[in-house]
Amino acid sequence: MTHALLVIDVQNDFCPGGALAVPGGDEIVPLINGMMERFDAVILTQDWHPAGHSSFASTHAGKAPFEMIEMPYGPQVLWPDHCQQGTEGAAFHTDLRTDGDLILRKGFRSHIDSYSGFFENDQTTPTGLDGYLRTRGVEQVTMVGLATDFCVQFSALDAAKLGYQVTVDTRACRAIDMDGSMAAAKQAMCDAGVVLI
Ligand code: VGL
Ligand code: ZN
Repeated sequence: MTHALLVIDVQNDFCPGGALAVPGGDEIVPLINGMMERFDAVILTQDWHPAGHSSFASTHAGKAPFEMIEMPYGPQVLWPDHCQQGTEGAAFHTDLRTDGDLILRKGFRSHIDSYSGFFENDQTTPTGLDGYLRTRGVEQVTMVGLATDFCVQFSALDAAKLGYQVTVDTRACRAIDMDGSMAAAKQAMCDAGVVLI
């Protein structure tokens, strides 16, 4: 069975010192590098926002990071400006191996966020990743990266929905964990049949 490793958003802005730092985000880099050769395919995702992206608190007058707003597609957390296209913050962690098969960028549309590597946050606009994996014969995916309770979780739930066998290797993930989001993510992934290790 063709088994892909999906490396989610291991970028400077999600590592200590970055704009939306995930605690311990850099600790997973050596682990992920070591995992890469065990898979038939390696795909990296890259959060890739234009300036003034609608997920940035700074885009909305009177809003602060980590507040919620209502978007046409549902509730959206507002974030500090992060992973702006072409910036150092959007670059992969310098020690991360980036010699994988595909780098998939997401979140590049101004008016919609994209946590998942498969669908944007309206849960209908596809990124094309499903087509890529299917045409390569991938049936099983293992996910690692940042952040467990946002982009990793959304990617894992979509992959399960699309019929892949999904594993999240939590040893090589780190979470933002705001307002119990990590516990909720764990529950949702288990309920969807995602294997957590
Ligand atoms: C992410 C918040 C905003 C993530 C991306 O990679 O988990 N979280 N953009
Ligand atoms: Zn983002």
